[in-house]
Amino acid sequence: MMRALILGGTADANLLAAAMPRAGIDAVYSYGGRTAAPAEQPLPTRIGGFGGANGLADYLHREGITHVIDATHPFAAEMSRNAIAACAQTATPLLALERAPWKKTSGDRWIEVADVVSAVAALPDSRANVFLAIGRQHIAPFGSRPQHSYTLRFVDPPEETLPLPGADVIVSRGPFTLESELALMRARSIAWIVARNSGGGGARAKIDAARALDLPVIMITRPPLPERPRVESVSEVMQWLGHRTCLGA
Ligand code: 3Y8
Ligand code: NAP
Repeated sequence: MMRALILGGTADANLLAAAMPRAGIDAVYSYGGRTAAPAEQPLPTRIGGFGGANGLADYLHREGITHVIDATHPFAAEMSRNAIAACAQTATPLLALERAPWKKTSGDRWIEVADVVSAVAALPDSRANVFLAIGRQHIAPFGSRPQHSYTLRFVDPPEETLPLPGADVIVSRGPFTLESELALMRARSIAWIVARNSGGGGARAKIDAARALDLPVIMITRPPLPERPRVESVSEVMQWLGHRTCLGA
């Protein structure tokens, strides 16, 4: 009897979750517990870590999971690595649902960097209005460049004082629109944007807005992951699970 585990937390995972009841597939949705009020899913949902790769392997065994779909964010590298290890350990079929990275197109002024520390180093020396659209977990390194005026965007309000005195926090969970991103950047005279190459549609509006305003984007490229089977669409996942879905699902 098929029972699927969706490692979620992204727009693509939400689309996949919606397809499961329609296909009559028994599935569980899993959040890491990063946000205060994650989106509701039409599936039984668990929240929080498994306790490393071994904890996930135990979970797969205990819960009779027959298929794992890793639909986490491309920067959720530890979760993805644990899924590869746990599925190998338990011989559980694993498939990643992962959107392609954004590609630089003409008019994009990208400075591509490998990590947050390199992103900090890529900022100009002279004071500038900088939009950090990379969430809350990787803000501290920007403290070494206090001369800038930072606008941050979090999913939830910050609990403790920020490692960036004077930074302005926008609380919004996305997905975002081109109009709202243009308005934000104009209202705050943003001169630099720092982003992660998340891919997908949920966060690409800021990249399109930067191009429209001819602003430089410091683009953090994705962390490398070990090889694993990977698709970019829900219908390919459903086919992998042996279910034909209506076209375009
Ligand atoms: C908890 C689930 C939907 C899904 C929304 C997508 C779209 C918005 C792009 C910006 C960039 C950022 C951040 C972002 C994106 C979607 C999608 C996507 C980036 C939620 C969610 C969870 C998280 C975790 C959160 C991180 C943070 C990252 C904000 C839910 C809303 C910046 C990543 O406060 C924290 O600790 C937040 C942590 C990991 C990165 C970070 O380091 O701070 N996502 N995001 C998931 C869990 O607990 O398992 O709350 O409902 C999901 C979404 N995040 O349509 O509803 O691409 O899927 N999320 C980045 O790209 O850099 C926002 O602001 O422009
Ligand atoms: P991460 O650094 O790769 O994972 C750290 C630990 O968090 C994992 O080892 C695991 O703990 C737990 N975890 C992560 N995702 C989980 C999930 N879906 N279900 C159960 N446990 C999970 O992960 P992250 O970057 O913090 O991302 C956390 C969540 O936010 C994921 O669902 C991801 O899809 C979503 N998200 C992340 C980003 C981003 O920029 N990183 C953007 C959008 C959405 P144990 O080791 O204890 O099992």
